[in-house]
Amino acid sequence: MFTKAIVKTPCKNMLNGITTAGLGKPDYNLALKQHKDYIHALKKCGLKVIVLDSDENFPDSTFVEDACLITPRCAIITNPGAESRKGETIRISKTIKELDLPVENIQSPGTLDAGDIMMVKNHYFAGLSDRTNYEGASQLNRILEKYGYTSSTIALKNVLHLKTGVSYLENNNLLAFGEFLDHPSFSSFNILAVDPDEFYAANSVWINGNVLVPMGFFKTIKMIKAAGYQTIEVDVSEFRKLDGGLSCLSLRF
Ligand code: CIR
Repeated sequence: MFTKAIVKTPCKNMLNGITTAGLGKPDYNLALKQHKDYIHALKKCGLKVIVLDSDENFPDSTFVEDACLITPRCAIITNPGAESRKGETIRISKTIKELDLPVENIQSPGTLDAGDIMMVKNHYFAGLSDRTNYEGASQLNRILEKYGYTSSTIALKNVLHLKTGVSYLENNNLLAFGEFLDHPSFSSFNILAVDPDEFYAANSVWINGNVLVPMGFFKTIKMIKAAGYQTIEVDVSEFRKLDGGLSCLSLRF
């Protein structure tokens, strides 16, 4: 069960965020509205939402998931792989220190975006990507072991972050597409295969029995419902334009 979430209001400068999507510039006002709706969806799942102010110095800072990993036993401030995102950790650290959890840090030369980390009970899968390097994943492994957790790495091929392509929906159900469909690391899961033309919906989020799914991906929604979940559709089109998915917009704990 999750009880809380941290989100960060998008800044106007999000228009200059990092992107490979080729979908054009986001509409800032629409992004603000979508962010409010996203917060509403988190609340509907029973979460108390901590909303951080926007910060024009960091165009991608609304994607709070990358700057920190919160586990039930500790919080880990990351060292984001993109140069323009490294400073995002300063603001998030302040909020994390107010939580009742020990705080750890990933340090250079280790880099890690927590969008690359997927929690499955007491095990953490870490994607090795352009953002998360082997040193970062090794530091993470040492930290997690201290708290009684395990971790393993997965080399990514075609996705920005691990959770761009795979989402754990609890009850052994794994939503996945592309390179993860027959990945040996996931052979023991019940795979819910996302249709290639709905690949963006592979980044969906389980929260207390509900699954938040991006709006408009009908086949994926039908499949998730058939697996026994309630779904909540959230329109995040403006964040998609910056390669961001549903999970990136919050830290849930
Ligand atoms: C970036 O490239 O860093 C941002 N434009 C998008 C980050 C998305 N975060 C995530 O998938 N966890």
